[in-house]
Amino acid sequence: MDLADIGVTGLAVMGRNLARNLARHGYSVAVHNRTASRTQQLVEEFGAEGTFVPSEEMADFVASLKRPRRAIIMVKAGAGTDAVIEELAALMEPGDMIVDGGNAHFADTRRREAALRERGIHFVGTGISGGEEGALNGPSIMPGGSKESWAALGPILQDISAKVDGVPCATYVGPDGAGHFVKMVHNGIEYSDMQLIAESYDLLRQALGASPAELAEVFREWNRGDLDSYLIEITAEVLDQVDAATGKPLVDVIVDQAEQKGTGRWTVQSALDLGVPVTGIAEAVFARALSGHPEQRAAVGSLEGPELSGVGGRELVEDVRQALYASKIVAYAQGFDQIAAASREYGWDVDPGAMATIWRGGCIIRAKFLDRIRAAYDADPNLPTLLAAPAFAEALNAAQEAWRRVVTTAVRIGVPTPGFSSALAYYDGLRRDRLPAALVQGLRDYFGAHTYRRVDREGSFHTDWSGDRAERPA
Ligand code: NBP
Repeated sequence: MDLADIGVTGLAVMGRNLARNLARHGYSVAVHNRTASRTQQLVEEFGAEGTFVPSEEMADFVASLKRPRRAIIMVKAGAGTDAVIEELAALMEPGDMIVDGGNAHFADTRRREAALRERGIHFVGTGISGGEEGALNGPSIMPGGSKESWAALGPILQDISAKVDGVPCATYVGPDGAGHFVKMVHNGIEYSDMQLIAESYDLLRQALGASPAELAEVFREWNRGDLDSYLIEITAEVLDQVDAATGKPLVDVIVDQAEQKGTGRWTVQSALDLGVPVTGIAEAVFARALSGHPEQRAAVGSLEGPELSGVGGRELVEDVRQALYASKIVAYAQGFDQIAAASREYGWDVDPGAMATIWRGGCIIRAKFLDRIRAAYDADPNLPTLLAAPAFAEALNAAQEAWRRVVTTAVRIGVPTPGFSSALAYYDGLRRDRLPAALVQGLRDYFGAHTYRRVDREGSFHTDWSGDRAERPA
């Protein structure tokens, strides 16, 4: 029997499409699923697309792979992943590679990688973005793990990934959990992008009394400029959709409670640990949480607000476009800060420009904008913040007055825009010569003798607040 180049176990929508993508690129693909009917179904429906080597048992699946073996796991993240890893590892040899393409938490990936390294097996935690469509036609792929595993897997992953200007949207991210970490932040940024788009839609609809179809046209127009991106494109599609059953805009019959699978929450939890203010992502996660409390929303019917509509003219459309672009720059700057902080913390040496490059295609946040981020890091790989890159600083300066008008209008008419507002607060916070953190330090010293540093002398100091109020070196 001819041995397969690579294997996929876990053949639900993602695994099946990834296996088909590999087969369509000329690789022979070993396929396996816990429930064998999925494997049979894949071969029956799509066997003509390439060479599949199906197995019902894991032992046969592993035996059907060329050495060193390369097996991709595409199962539901969590305990199932551990079970499948253990089953595979027991059948593998040193030098073999297990790729986890599921949405694992990066800490799990670090743990799994360390345990398998002890056994000589390469564990490659790999972020894959693009949903089922991307898995089939070219996703963005973010692999972590050892450099040796990248040498063996890289050419295949680059082959099946999306391409932008001929450049593959797959590159080595860094050791152990780096790939899954970067995928997690990608998802966090996706939350933030969607929140900012939703706020733009809501504010324009409420302030102008515009219909979803009219707003679809606005987003279509925006998609021809700086905001050109997949999410803006599909926003127009969703806003244009009419519900066949009622004849109403579909967006008006969808329950307004946003759900989440958890990667946004993970991003914020990790950011809290790393001390990185990812306010844009946090506001997006919390906005979804707020929407998910209908009992509280129903209970506050007596709370008053201002008159909602008819307060803006067409100039508000351009102001919102600028506020959206400025807030997006902030959200991405924060996400890239988080990747840099984790890279320092875990010794990953992640190249931020390379991450912007592989997010340009295949993934949900794909956008022209990422070319500008890559150019910013090309010009200065040690950029302290994207806000300092000349092209972004110029864009923010050009947008900041419109941004303030948008936040002011939103506050005036009572439309919540936590994404726009917190991004603007972050922008103003970074800009300040002196922050009120000085007063916070004074208060901490007063009640807890936590000490403070002075602007004019080295060292730490404490004022004897309850005694003579003299300052002494701490
Ligand atoms: P699901 O996340 O729905 O998982 C279903 C697959 O997991 C089936 O093959 C199922 O086998 C298998 N599985 C489970 Br559940 N528990 C198992 C266990 N204990 N042992 C062995 N197999 C087990 O599939 P998906 O939506 O295709 O996603 C696969 C992975 O890719 C997930 O980690 C997901 O987070 C990630 N991902 C998904 C997307 C997306 O857009 N859907 C995008 C990017 C990444 P069975 O057939 O026997 O039940």
